[in-house]
Amino acid sequence: MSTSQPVQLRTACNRDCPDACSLLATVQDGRVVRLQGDPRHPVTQGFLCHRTSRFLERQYSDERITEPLWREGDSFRPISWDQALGQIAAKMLQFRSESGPTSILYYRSGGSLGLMKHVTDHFFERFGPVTLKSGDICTGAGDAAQMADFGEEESHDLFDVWSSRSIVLWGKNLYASSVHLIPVVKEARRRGARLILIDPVWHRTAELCDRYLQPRPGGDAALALGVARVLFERQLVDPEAPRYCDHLEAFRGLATSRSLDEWAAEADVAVCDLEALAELYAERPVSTLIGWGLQRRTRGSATIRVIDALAAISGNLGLPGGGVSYYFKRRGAFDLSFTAGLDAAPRAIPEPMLGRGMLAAADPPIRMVWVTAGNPVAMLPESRTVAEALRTRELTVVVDSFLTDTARCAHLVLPTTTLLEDDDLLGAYGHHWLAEVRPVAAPPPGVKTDYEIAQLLAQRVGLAEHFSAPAEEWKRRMLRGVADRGAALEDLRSGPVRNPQAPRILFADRQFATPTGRVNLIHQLPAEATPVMVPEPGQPPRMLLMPLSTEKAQGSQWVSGADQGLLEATVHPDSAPGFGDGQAAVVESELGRLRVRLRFDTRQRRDVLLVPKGGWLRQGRCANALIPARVTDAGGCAVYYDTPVRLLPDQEAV
Ligand SMILES: Nc1nc2c(c(=O)[nH]1)N[C@H]1C(S)=C(S)[C@@H](COP(=O)(O)OP(=O)(O)OC[C@H]3O[C@@H](n4cnc5c(=O)[nH]c(N)nc54)[C@H](O)[C@@H]3O)O[C@H]1N2
Ligand SMILES: Nc1nc2c(c(=O)[nH]1)N[C@H]1C(S)=C(S)[C@@H](COP(=O)(O)OP(=O)(O)OC[C@H]3O[C@@H](n4cnc5c(=O)[nH]c(N)nc54)[C@H](O)[C@@H]3O)O[C@H]1N2
Ligand code: SF4
Ligand SMILES: [Mo]
Repeated sequence: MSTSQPVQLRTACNRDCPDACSLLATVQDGRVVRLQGDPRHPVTQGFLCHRTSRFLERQYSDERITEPLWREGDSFRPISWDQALGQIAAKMLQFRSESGPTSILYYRSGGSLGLMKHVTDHFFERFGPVTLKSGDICTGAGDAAQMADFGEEESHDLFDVWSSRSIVLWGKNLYASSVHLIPVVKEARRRGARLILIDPVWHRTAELCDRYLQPRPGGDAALALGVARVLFERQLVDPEAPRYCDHLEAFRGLATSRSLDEWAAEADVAVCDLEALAELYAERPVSTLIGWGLQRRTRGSATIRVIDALAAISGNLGLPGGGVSYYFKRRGAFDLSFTAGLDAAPRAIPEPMLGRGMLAAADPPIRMVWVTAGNPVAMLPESRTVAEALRTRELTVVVDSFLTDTARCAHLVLPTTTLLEDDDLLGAYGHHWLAEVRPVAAPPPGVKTDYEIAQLLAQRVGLAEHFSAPAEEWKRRMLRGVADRGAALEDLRSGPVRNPQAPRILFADRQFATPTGRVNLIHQLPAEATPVMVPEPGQPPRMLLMPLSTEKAQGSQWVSGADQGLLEATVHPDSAPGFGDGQAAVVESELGRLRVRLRFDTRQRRDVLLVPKGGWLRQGRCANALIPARVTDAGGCAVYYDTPVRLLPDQEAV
């Protein structure tokens, strides 16, 4: 029986998603009964994605952890916060005095993108500094590319595409991972823009587009170089380019090092596709929106650099409706000077190699690990190595709301808040609006935010004074660079606020942030690239395993019921001779095997096998158990999509 009138409270979605939606929560008797997108927010536009529109099932799930748990063998028993924190503090002090703080590894991932998480980072920095991860399994290769090319990584205003003549979605699945971009590009199209998708995987985004190219996975560098070659040959390169580009002649040399036929063959597209794309790039302005998938490959960073170069030489930088947008500086508005991050760390383990790195670390070895806001066993390559490394430390602590694959490797699991209970600040990596996250529901008793946990630990290790401030004080501190420009906490509380520092057009003066002030064009490709899957006579077809975002999950956080049964693997029927649609089969890589249910799709290329990312190891659904840990050419991203696999009949699994 309800007793009180429902109220509507505003917060923001802290999930690892470009959209950072403004949420309206209807609360009755202390319980959130409805979640909606804020219609007043220019990007959220009143709707939510599938996974968060079903978040209340997760919020009120029986499987949530609400007390600290201590693992004994494979089972867990509850212990009090006081015991848990007492034990952790004692071990931290012991490890620090015996082996130095470097013997402790602090790992944080994208469970929440709230800026308050940097305060927890800061706690470990003050205590240590301790060992951290380096690189970034999500965007690292592309980040490094754009920094090398432009000396800066930012994007044009989201709505600037309304000035574009063409919009190139270079490897971007809007329906899975950027749903709030859909109305924006639809409007651009209504205003006359042409839309092009370049993606080896067919998905519904293709239906929004005027043109769809389906190159070989990892074929993008060849594709872009082929297009650049056409631009050079037809004198379509911007005559001003020599003024604002370094290495133009060397880039021309690279683009003309192969014939058009050769580039087309390498990219597995037609020569006429290269020509058509060149004509399109020559008709300015063209906005290139680069997705995050294509850089998770062997030479992912160089690939983004070639696309940057194509946008530069075609004269599409620095003008409205142009640009090459990959990442919006989500932290740009915030003053995070209280923490030095990686710069202070005495040691760092490359994130893709986390499992092997933990096992191999010496002088000192990693004795303790703190994992927060992440599920690295399910989400990092070589899942079994990550699990083994976590299980074999002297103390592994995992902070989460659920008993994930990673939590199951911990000695101690600490229960934490969900996005509806959090108190934080947000920027977005898909637009320039800022938001405050407000608790719209009280957490269950016994559940604490990451910051509260850090505060309680600080009291036990002699750092209390540094972490006594309430969250609100930290928020104000982080906003101090923009507070007097219309982005104070009060402004964020009253409605959507755009980062006052974010430009609408990047490099409008064609001055770049590189040492020379010019674009640093790539002029050499790394030798190693995505392996090409050519059919071998008499051999079962080989495909590249592509575990991609699904609308049914946020990373390894599935909407309820979607994580059951065999993992679905989508293939072209020609790549599964002897198998039937809907049949169970086994996917085998050099590292392991995974049982799947096949789904045939003739729109897919024959050299890919698609599975959703985020499956759990414990449920036999984890693609990362098949993927060897490897680092991209630059930027320390993980090579997630370059693992060859083949199909075996199901009975061979046992
Ligand atoms: N529903 C849902 N949304 C999510 C997430 C989720 O787990 N579920 N995850 C979030 C996270 S962590 C992130 S980082 C973001 C971005 O998450 P991502 O899933 O990385 O998003 P996309 O930018 O769409 O990049 C994926 C696209 O890249 C394409 N791609 C892969 N390889 C190549 C290639 O060689 N060439 C080309 N041209 N394309 C290629 C894939 O086919 C796919 O369509 O989304 C977030 N949004
Ligand atoms: N095979 C394959 N693997 C991939 C990818 C891929 O495309 N293919 N994509 C990669 C990418 S782009 C990314 S970003 C990573 C994502 O990897 P992770 O960031 O590890 O992803 P999640 O599975 O979302 O795990 C987040 C965890 O944080 C918890 N959590 C939520 N909010 C909070 C909080 O406030 N505090 C704490 N302490 N915990 C919280 C959630 O319950 C969840 O268990 O995965 C990568 N892994
Ligand atoms: S996950 Fe992304 S699209 Fe979904 S509600 Fe959150 S911010 Fe919006
Ligand atoms: Mo990501």
